[in-house]
Amino acid sequence: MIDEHARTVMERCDRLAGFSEEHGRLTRRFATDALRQAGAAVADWMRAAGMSVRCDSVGNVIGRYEAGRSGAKTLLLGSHLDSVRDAGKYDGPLGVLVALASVQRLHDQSRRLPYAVELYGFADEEGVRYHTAYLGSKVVAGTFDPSYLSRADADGVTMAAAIRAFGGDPERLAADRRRGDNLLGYCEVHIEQGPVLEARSLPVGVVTAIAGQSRLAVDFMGMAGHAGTVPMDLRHDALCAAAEFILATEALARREPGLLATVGQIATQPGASNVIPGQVALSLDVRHRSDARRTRAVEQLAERAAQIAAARGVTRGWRTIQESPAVLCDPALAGLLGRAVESLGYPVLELPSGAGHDAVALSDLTRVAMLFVRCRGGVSHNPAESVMAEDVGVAIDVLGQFLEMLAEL
Ligand code: HGY
Ligand code: MN
Ligand code: MN
Repeated sequence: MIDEHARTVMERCDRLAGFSEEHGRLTRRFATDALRQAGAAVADWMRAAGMSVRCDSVGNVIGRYEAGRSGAKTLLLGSHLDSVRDAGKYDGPLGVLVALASVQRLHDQSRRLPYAVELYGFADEEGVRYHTAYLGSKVVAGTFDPSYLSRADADGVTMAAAIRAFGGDPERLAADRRRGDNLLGYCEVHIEQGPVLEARSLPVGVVTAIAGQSRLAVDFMGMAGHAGTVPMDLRHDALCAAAEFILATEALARREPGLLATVGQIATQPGASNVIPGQVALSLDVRHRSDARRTRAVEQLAERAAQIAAARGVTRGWRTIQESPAVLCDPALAGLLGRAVESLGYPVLELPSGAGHDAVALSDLTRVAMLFVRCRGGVSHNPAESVMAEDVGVAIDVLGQFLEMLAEL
């Protein structure tokens, strides 16, 4: 039988999926009306679970469930409410709503813990709008880089203007950092986004570490020209250089164990079928469990891009947008999550995360732990993303046990 709270979480994931920038598919980027609507719904649900609610200056929604006594410590829970383009329903919202369900259970029993719980619905984790991940959690951790504020989105709207239009305050981002003292840690529930739990027939798993990632902007500048008159050997085609670089990126990642490298965005100028491409802008995402190997791969790719550009008589631009080092989950909190899993009769599977999470940014503030929930086929960043209500029920139970065990320490 499906637990009532798990059913509510599933229904709420469906409801949040209706808040989208695009008709017929889920896209909810940072500081958009769709995100505002999702945040408002989550804030209502938080209030109904006995939490006081506020929004901070970057647009994070924060619910606080007070402790049973004054002067108590605080445990942070949460995940993100923004999404990628054409997203699934569970990447981010599931973690917020499972945590909300565990607080709702306490509230239903009129129970308070010996520590307060603060639940975050982060405003930006995916970084789709500005190519900068973890904007929401970086403000909380006090690591937000103010130089980001002048970055412009595809429509030329700066981040500062977007934050103001959303009702936030770019001047207050530094002041809005969460104080690190008196915290018990941060725990995030998230769909696995990979196939391991499904292959092992397990509903949940405990995360050991989160891979580091580099986000870069790569440009090739050639010379635009007439597609019918410039001979092939006299061209400086920026798109051909970009194509060669993309395949070189794939080849390196295939050769190097554990390396993942992706070009996910490409923009060509002037962009006409009868014009030789003069300029191409690419995004580059590079990940590895080992920071040293990730850094080396980025250097190798920079060198390769320079070689390709030189051979083709084009120039190359190379900018690092963001670097996030690999993060180890806290052994004590992860151990407690494992004991919570065991107490429900499931074997404990420990696994690393290849995807980035808000826990990465929060690790600069406090110790972090994560619980993964099985997803069908390991599919994520795709509208086919799917979880089972039964597994969501297990995640709520595990988190509930975790909260109880933390109270006894
Ligand atoms: O890109 C990531 O790993 C995450 O889904 N934001
Ligand atoms: Mn994601
Ligand atoms: Mn996510």
